[in-house]
Amino acid sequence: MTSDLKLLAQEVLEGNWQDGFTIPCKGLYPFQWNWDSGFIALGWAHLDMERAKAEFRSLLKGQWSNGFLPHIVFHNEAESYFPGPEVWDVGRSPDAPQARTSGITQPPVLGYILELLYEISGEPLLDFIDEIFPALYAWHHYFYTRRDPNKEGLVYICHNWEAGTDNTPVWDAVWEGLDSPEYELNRRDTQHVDASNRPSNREYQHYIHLVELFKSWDYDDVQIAEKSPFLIQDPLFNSLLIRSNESLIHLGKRIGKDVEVAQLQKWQALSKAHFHKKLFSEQRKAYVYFDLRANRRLDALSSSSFTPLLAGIPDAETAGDIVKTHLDKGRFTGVGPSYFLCPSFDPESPSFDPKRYWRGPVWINLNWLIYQGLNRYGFNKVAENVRRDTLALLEECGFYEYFDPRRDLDPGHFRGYGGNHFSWSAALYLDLIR
Ligand code: 2M8
Repeated sequence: MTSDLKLLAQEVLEGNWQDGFTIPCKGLYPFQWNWDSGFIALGWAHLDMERAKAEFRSLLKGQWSNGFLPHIVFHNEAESYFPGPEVWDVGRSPDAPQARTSGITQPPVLGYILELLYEISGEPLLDFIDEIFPALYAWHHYFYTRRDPNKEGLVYICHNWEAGTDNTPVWDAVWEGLDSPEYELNRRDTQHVDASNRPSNREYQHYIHLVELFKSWDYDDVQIAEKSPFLIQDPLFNSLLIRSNESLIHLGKRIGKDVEVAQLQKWQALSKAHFHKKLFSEQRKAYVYFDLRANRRLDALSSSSFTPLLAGIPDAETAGDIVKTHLDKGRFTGVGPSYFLCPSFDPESPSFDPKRYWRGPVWINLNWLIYQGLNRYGFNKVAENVRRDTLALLEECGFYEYFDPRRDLDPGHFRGYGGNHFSWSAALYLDLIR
């Protein structure tokens, strides 16, 4: 079984490989995406390191002059995705590059992945690290200097697409207060996959409204920080930033980047001083979100709530409480109904929906991040449960985009949803079985 599936995983990556980068999924996502490329590069690293390097190099062609790294680079032409480059119109920003890109970013996983490539490849990768390091450092510099208005080491995201967890119910409270125009939408996603498993049209109108606002401000970060109705400190995004800082510090020391390492260490200390205090909910026993615009906590639980383990944020006792409450025969494994780890949203919430995108289904990339975080703290048994559930879903369904977490499904009900032959599901499978 494993060897058949391994072959299939390789075929998925080969099939989605373009000239120098890998698309997440044919039709549905026909360009290069930022954090997808990180996970995909790790998959390639197990097959062909040159492709892993190409993945990074291609993405960096979209970097802006201020260090910002966009969430999509439109290297190629494709009509099958909305919103395309003409909607983003990033040429309005003086910082935009030659390449066509979107105007928002995504969770900064690349620094962490670069360190994992180094673990796989060793010394021969140092030249490549030397080549890539300045760009990744510039991206982190951008976050700490432009997106941390309170100087607390916790950067904001200004669009739900920046979170990666696009339509998590966490944002419902933000959308409630937003009177977005009822734009005519030219959605393509719903032509590729079942619309009932995707975000609603009303949600898309909010997404586009934010893009229109950023355009009207020429993507100026100062105006975005002052006026964007969506301004959130997200636990997943900040955990990846901190984990990637850690990697850049390790790698920077290897290649003699003393000045950059010293600066990264300062940012790291600042982030670590505030993260737990600001985002840990004693009542929930997990990390939650902070809405900077409305100056309130968004006290909802999602799979992102457990990712601070990856960044070494909680102390050992708190980490134990988190795991016991949620992941080890806890809330997210189900009490009564039973779930595959890890539902993307709180299964006990009325907003939980096991089929709809980021409102409940299991996602392979979040599982992989949680698995790494659990191992970091020595929760090897629970980590193994996450790995086992992840492999079980992939073996049962193949490389879908997301999966129904309910263990007891009606007979004949297929649990793989969204795009099939999905790149990061295949790439991370290759990492989990090695
Ligand atoms: C999904 O997001 C895109 C927008 O970025 C979309 O729905 O059109 C998310 O799952 C995101 O995390 C992912 O990077 C992207 C491509 O796989 O798809």
